[in-house]
Amino acid sequence: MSQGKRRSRGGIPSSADDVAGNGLLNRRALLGGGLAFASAASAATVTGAAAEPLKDAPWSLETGAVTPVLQTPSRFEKNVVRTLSNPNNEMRTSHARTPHHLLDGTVTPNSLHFTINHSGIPDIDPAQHKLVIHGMVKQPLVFTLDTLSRYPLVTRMAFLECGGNSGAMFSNEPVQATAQGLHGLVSNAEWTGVPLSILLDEAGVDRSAKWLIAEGADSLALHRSVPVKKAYEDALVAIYQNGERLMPGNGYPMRLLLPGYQGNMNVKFLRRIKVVNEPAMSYYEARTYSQILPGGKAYRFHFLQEVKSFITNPSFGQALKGPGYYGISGIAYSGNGRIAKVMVSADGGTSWAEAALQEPVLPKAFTRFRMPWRWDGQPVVLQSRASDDAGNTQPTRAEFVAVRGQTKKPVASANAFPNQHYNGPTSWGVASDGSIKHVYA
Ligand SMILES: Nc1nc2c(c(=O)[nH]1)N[C@H]1C(S)=C(S)[C@@H](COP(=O)(O)O)O[C@H]1N2
Ligand SMILES: [Mo]
Repeated sequence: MSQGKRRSRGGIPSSADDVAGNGLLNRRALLGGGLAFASAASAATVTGAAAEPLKDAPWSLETGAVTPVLQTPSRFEKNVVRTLSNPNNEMRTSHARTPHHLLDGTVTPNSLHFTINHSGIPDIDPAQHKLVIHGMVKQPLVFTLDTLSRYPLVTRMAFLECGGNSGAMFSNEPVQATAQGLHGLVSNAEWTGVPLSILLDEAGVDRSAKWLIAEGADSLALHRSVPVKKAYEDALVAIYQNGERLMPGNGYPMRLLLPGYQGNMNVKFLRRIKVVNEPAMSYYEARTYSQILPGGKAYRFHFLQEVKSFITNPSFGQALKGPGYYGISGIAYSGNGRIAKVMVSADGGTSWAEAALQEPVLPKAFTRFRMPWRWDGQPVVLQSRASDDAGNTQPTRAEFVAVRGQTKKPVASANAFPNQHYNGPTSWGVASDGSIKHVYA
């Protein structure tokens, strides 16, 4: 770990040791705390030893509201919503993005899980819906939600990311947008469902079969080819999301879950799995999700969502209120497995310090990282860089652009999808007035 150039701290208390440039502190400070660190870190307003007694606010003087059957967040959290690309439900794709800059922890609440629906959200009656497994099998099978629910269920955390997430990061100039705008097409949930392997074994898959074609019950019957190998590794037919039935937008009443694989393959409203020996070359695999390389060639079947991270706090859309202690925090994940390490830089990548990883660190799921930081009020550039336990590390932006390219002209907005599978860094430039911009470093 290199020591970055230190600057004078301008009278800010510094009892914990800096471990990298521009005030990054040792992550161990987060574990023990300790008096010295607590006083350096305090963000509370100091009122002196004899703090005024609290006065009763109006809400402390009367009985509260009726308890509703279904809870919704406080009315003061009205801005914590998804952003919509197609609010009037025109005949095109609808994206709803997760507000990462307003959330913490690792679980995306169901109401805020991102959704992409290419032909709207079907109104499926779970009593009528059927899932068929057929093709190269000994006995074709039909399942209802009821019969599926009687199989052995398993529960796991998994992130789900659209291959087009972070598309605006291909812009040759940084698009000024929040972490929601730039990276809102990834979310993380606890999914419960039936291992697809159990259903395939019951149907008796022909040993020579290499592919499955999974198809949805929405009007475009979205379908994708999935290697049989992946189906046996860790695929689920998911029927619960964070403990409750799937949200309509997330595939109610059942969906394919392929942990770590491109979002589009996670077919929602799942109604058919056909076992075959050749891929379907469907619209989404042959056209949309074949990433074009600078030389004009394309990746074919690039399914994996690779190791990635971004800082959510502080980030664009927020402003720092003067020098002092801040907790830097963000999200890291890898379609390959567990996050092994996240490094954070406050000087645009010159020096790095290792962030604390919030336990439990689960495979193919969000890991929350945290880094204590003392800001001296000077301009800084914050960024994170994650590594997974398969030995992969996020490329630098220069490394990424060398292989995958970038646009010749700046893209107009965070809704742009010039290309797929960006997994380079995101850099936030903090100005001395505390304002935050998206920068390339
Ligand atoms: N049947 C069906 N499945 C679908 C889609 C769809 O429009 N219809 N959208 C796909 C896309 S592009 C993505 S990125 C993921 C998003 O899953 P989510 O909406 O649950 O977040 O679902 C995929 N599965
Ligand atoms: Mo997607």
